[in-house]
Amino acid sequence: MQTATADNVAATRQKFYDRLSPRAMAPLWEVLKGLVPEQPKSKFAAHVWKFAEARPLLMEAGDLLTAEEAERRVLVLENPALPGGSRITATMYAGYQLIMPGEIAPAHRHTASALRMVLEGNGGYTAVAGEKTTMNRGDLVITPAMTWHDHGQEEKKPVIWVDGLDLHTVNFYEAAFMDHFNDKSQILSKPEGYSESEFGSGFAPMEPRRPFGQTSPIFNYRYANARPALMRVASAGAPDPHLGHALRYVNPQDGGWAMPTIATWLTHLPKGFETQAIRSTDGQSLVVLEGEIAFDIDGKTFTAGESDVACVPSWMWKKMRATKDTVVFTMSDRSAQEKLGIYREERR
Ligand code: GTQ
Repeated sequence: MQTATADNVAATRQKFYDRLSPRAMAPLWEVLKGLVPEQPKSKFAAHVWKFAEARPLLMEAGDLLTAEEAERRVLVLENPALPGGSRITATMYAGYQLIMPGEIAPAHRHTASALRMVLEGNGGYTAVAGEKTTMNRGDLVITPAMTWHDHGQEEKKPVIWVDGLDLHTVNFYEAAFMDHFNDKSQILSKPEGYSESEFGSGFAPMEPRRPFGQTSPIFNYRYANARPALMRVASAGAPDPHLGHALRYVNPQDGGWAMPTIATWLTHLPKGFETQAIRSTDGQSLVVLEGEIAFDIDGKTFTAGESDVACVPSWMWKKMRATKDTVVFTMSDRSAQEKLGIYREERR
């Protein structure tokens, strides 16, 4: 009789598995540990993209093709652990977008929600749902799911911003739709500033309306408002040991995050301040608006200065030290994770 050696046990099991696969079945016990891990172990890498490197390349792209040809002329920020993945973290897409003088990035709409963190506004604009908004450095401009949007620049300087989209989340669910408008620019039906006036100045319409569903009806959170607010709050107390001085962008209709899938907030770290270690299950991307941050991510160090973008994948210990007075914008998939009840964080 044959003895049950490890080899022939494995061979017998493999023969069994070989009969499962043609029937579209598989043994769970071979894959269980990967499917149900004890804790997150991100496949992605922490990384910093330097604007000083990206900007000349973006301008080269400006010579290579028009915004109209490209539809969106963007250098995608690809996490170095997944080249070709078009993603900065597990769920989020990000990129540097350029509009050259006189150009229009034509109107379209899609299921994915988008945000723009403006780096060089120079009089450029985005039109959303019939309303134009001028873009200035530090403005957070939102395009809610399925709203028409086109971007343009009538002045003589280029416009550059960081795009953040939830498109990988939408695509994961295989729920993505998109349409092109029948003209380059959409039809404007409201004066500039309409949404901010109607919903963003301590008022709301008498007859309740949710023009963008679960997304905030304010689609430009201006730095001209946000920065003084952050600085005034910061001047009145000590920074939180783990978060610094942080304020989140809020949907005035429900007090929640401004976007259903993407959480956004603004942080001020005074020069010399270092945060305590924190880790969280959201994948974060940070855009430095002012100053400079020295990051310690799971023991690896990076620095990010003005207009640089950093990413911090899920569940990596993060510390940030401000080498100058610093303001940084953060976007993450926390908003979606909270709705699914899976967001978690830990502080040291
Ligand atoms: O501006 O609509 O970076 O549709 C990627 C896809 C920007 C946009 C991106 C897009 C857009």
